[in-house]
Amino acid sequence: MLRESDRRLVEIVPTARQLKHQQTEFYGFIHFTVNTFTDQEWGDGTESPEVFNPQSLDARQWVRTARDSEMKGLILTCKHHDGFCLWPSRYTGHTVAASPYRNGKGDVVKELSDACREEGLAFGIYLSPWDRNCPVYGSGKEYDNYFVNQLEELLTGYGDIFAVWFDGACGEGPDGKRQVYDGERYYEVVRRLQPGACISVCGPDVRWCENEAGDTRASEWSVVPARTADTEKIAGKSQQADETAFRERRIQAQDMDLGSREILKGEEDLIWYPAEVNTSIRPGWFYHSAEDDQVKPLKELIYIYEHSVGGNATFLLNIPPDRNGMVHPRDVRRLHELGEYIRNTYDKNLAEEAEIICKDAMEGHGPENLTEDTYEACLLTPDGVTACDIVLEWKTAVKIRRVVLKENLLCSQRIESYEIQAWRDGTFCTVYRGTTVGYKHIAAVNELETTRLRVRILDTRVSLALAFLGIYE
Ligand code: FUL
Repeated sequence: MLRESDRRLVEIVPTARQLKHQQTEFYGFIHFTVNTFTDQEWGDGTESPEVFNPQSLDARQWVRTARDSEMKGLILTCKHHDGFCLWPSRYTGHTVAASPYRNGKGDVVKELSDACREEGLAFGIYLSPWDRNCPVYGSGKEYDNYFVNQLEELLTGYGDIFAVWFDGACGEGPDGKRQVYDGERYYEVVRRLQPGACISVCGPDVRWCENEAGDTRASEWSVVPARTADTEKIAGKSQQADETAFRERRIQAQDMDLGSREILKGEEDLIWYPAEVNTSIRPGWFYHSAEDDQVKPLKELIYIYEHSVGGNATFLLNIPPDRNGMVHPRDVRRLHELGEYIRNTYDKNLAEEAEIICKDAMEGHGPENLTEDTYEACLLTPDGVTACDIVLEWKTAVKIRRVVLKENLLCSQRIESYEIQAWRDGTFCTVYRGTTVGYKHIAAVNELETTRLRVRILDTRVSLALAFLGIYE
């Protein structure tokens, strides 16, 4: 049934940079600074640069480890809250240049951005707006000038940047310094110097998933009210104090639904604002030897991967290098296992061997397009056909564990609900009930064996624009 009110919802689509970012799917965070050497999570800005001395830093090892896990990019904490710069900034003495690292001649931002480029990974920067070392933090314009100068150094000196991550965290408390960030000015600088980069978290392009534990929403919408991107509110929900409890907190119940028809009703201003799920492979964001035996189990990482990348979000997984400047062997092993799982599971699409039927498809946009993973060839239904069946038939029974659906985001996000059914004893039995799809949904079904599968689209906004269907053992 066509709902007229859905028409304005499907007008909202991603920008080219948002789409590219979403297609990056899975990428890593590198938390590394003086904290690595002082065993802290939040430095207070009084740390001596002398402590920063990784003896065998090898950015290529970080990149190879990331690539082996199937990550497609890395974001580096160029400056965390402690204010120490991993590049020799001209605007402060509190940098690698004052450290013993490579006798003060080092530049970690350069080493990592070069390594990423050489190995084919995207490179992104994290620059903490909250700076506990900078004497003019809290001064208003003067601090903004300092921040923008550093931003310009990073955006002009290190090649293409795919993401600029502005953290909302601030632990100043009610009696601390108060700096009102000139966000619009920062965004203008990013747009001008790196028009392809997405501005994440406290920014207009990529939405923080509102927790650091790897929790995901069952129904993740990318079309949300414009007020969702209010940076003051995002900052308010971000970390306000250095505490483990915050890192373990999950998404709050009242924040679970951001984009259902019910929520969007009466909202005048809508935006495309896709989610990013960020968490660390260990309890902390920075490396602590005491956490060597707390590397997340493979099962948990797979779960988060399949519910983020496979839940209409991107996945940003932190892999903190140790004091030597290397990703620890335990993390390396776990990341290799994760990469192997992803490669093995999503290697062979069984839909390619099936006959696929959909009676409601528009001419020239039939189900044969579904095995081509591109937006040029899709399954489309006419406006008003908001429910349809896609049936797959195999000559001999196949084993199935995962079903992957992808919408054509150039037509917005449309699917509201669907079911997957398997042919069993002469009838179709429901094996999975799904809601949103968006960029990609990975449906984890209990392992089954069948000759027929039916994907029933039960409700979609205006019509169906399905780009891909994958069936995996
Ligand atoms: C938080 C920060 O306070 C943490 O230290 C970490 O950088 C995380 C990614 O974001 O807001």
